[in-house]
Amino acid sequence: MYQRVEEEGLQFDSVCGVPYTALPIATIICSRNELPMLIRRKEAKDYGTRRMVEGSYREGDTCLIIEDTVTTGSSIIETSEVLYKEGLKVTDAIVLMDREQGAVEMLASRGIHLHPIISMFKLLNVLHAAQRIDDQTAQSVREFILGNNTFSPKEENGNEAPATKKPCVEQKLELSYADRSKLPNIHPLASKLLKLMEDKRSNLCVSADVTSSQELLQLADSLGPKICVLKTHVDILEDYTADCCQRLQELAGKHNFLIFEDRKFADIGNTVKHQYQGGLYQISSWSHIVNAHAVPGPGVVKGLSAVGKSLGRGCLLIAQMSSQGSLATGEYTQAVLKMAEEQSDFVIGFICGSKVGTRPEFIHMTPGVQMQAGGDGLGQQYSTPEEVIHTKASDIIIVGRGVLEAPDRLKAAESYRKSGWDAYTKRLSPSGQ
Ligand code: 5BU
Repeated sequence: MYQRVEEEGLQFDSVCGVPYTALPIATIICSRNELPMLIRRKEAKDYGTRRMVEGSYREGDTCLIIEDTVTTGSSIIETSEVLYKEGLKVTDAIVLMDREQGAVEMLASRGIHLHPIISMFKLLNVLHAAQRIDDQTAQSVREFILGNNTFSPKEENGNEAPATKKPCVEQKLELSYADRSKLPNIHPLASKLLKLMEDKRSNLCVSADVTSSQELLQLADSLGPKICVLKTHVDILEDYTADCCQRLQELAGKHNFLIFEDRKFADIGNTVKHQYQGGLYQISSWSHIVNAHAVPGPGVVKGLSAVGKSLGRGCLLIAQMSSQGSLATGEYTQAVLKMAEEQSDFVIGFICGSKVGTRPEFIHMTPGVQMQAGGDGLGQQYSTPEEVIHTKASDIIIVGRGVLEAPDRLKAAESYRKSGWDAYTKRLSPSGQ
């Protein structure tokens, strides 16, 4: 744990372990490295100074917090609040084990950067690979964690947050796109996307399903300022040339959006590698994001990653589809989440109907969006921007015909951008209004 402190170059004046389990850990760290240690009392003595923090400190000092495990982060918050009362600052906390049930986000919202040494999912993978736990146990723990990312006031070590703090700790926390872009374990491409969304105030991806290169480029140039992502189906262009994608990249740079080729790779790793890199379209050379079905198993992501990772590309896994009767539901969706967790160095999020994963590093993109709910007669099912972003807590709306078939595409794109953004700001506001 101390090695991590040094690697991160953390600046602090003293160290405090969260009582009680982390006290011996903090003691050893302080003793070995000759650091000043503070002890936070859980109850004031009924004699003597009645101080809640013991040790030598000055007002304005920064204190590093040490903890063994975190679930929601409420024990660290509780300790930091006692330290604040003494005039101390808390900017960082080191934890041995993050159970991935919301602590990173909860603490980030309070200005505390959590540095976990190991996470529950990594630990599960290690134990599972070493055959120390069976498939069923690993899966049931994963499901429990994914289904329990709430901000309960009770920590795993039994510490209850004080009664007065409960409403605050129980409150479901929403991180902004900007906050998420700064999370320590985020993929650089996801970080870039979240940042540009916040900068452009846009969670709109336009699906440019047109058949002529000129129209595609014209769309990209005119709608560029309104969108965060431009989604393409390059194989429907009737006049494709490499120059078209070169120019598309230039427009992505000019208007600060990402390109997402909706190729839906679904073959064995070796084949998708060729399909992604080579052939007529050479997708990996111009598309920032691609997507893949999980149905072939993890090899499909491995194959794509072998080509795209070094180029800084990212992949969305298709966890759910917008079409009626889709088979991507229930256990399949859960298995997709697991696959994403295991390859989060290349998977940046999901295509889904609603938020499916709990890790704020993952981006959720939802197709099948129009101003009015309904369908297209060929199985497509539409939800509204408000439903998708506010009710279903997805991050990005993907809109094709809602914009393309409008009499004024620019005006339509602006109204989808505004609806999507308003739904997001409503979701972020504490009252959800
Ligand atoms: P629409 O015109 O807004 O219906 O277009 C939706 C686009 O999103 C279209 O390019 C589809 O290929 C794409 N899509 C989808 O509609 N549903 C899905 O589940 C997935 C992609 Br994956």
